Amino acid sequence: MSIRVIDSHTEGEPTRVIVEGGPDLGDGSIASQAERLSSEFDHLRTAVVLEPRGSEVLVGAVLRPPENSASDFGVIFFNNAGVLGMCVHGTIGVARTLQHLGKLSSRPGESIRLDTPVGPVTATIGPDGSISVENVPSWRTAQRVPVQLDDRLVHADIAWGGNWFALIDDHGEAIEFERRGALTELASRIRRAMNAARQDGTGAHAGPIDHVELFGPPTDDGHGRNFVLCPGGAFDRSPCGTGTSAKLACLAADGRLAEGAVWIQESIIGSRFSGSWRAGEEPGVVIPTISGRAWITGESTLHLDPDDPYRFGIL
Ligand code: PYC
Repeated sequence: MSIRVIDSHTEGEPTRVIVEGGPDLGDGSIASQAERLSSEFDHLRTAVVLEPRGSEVLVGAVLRPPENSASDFGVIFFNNAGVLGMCVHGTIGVARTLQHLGKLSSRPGESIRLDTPVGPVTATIGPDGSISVENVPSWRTAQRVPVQLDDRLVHADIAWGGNWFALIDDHGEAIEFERRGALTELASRIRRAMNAARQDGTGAHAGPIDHVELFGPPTDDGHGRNFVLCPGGAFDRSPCGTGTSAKLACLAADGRLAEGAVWIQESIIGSRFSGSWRAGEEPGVVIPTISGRAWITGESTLHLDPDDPYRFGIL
């Protein structure tokens, strides 16, 4: 069995798009196809993103026919832990891949609409070649939730930006690449504590927190730097577009960023997304737009040899 893929990176974070030989997920909504990917084709998810072909950092994407008549494609993102609701860096990577395949023009203003399991998003080519994603509606559900750890008390906002985020400012750590090990450990402890509180009924949030976002001051002329722990334990090399969307929802709710004003979010490696928001239909809900750049890094055919004990990845 072979699967043809195109690899790219968006501000440092990789995306692998399946362009041939992907799973037959049938018809139905993109959300139901995402469930089918998990329940019936998980071995293909792991084959594509796990070692020895992939790594814990890689986000995979499978293109599907659109669910809505106004859309061009459907897309389902996945990583080492499972299927993702949305992925902004991945959407920028998919748009860059479609340009590479000649399915999306590079003319500024050209756009493409993609159905995801959590709603439609639109990617638009910018005048400088960057790609902007108008993301799904985003909002904050809880503010300054106390999270007691062994060695410190932190406070988390909880917000949806296409995935669920806990956003923390008062963690007391420097957001520096050299400290990525300590940041991973701290963010993992915060996520464990929040999800344990949820299970014993004392949590501030009904569903699992999948990503943890630690903030610090920018090093450049941006507005903030983040460290984002993803569901499978890797940290996002990009500034995390769904996380930046969650941040914009919090800034808007706090009256700290006006509608249309630009927020520059730096990642732990120093790469950047710029983001802004417009008001959504419900009070407190924003529609974020996140912009960044992506580059093609490879095109290959993955071979799944029936004799290879690790053809479905190292689990
Ligand atoms: O950019 O939304 C994002 C993202 C989610 C996980 C990794 N990147």
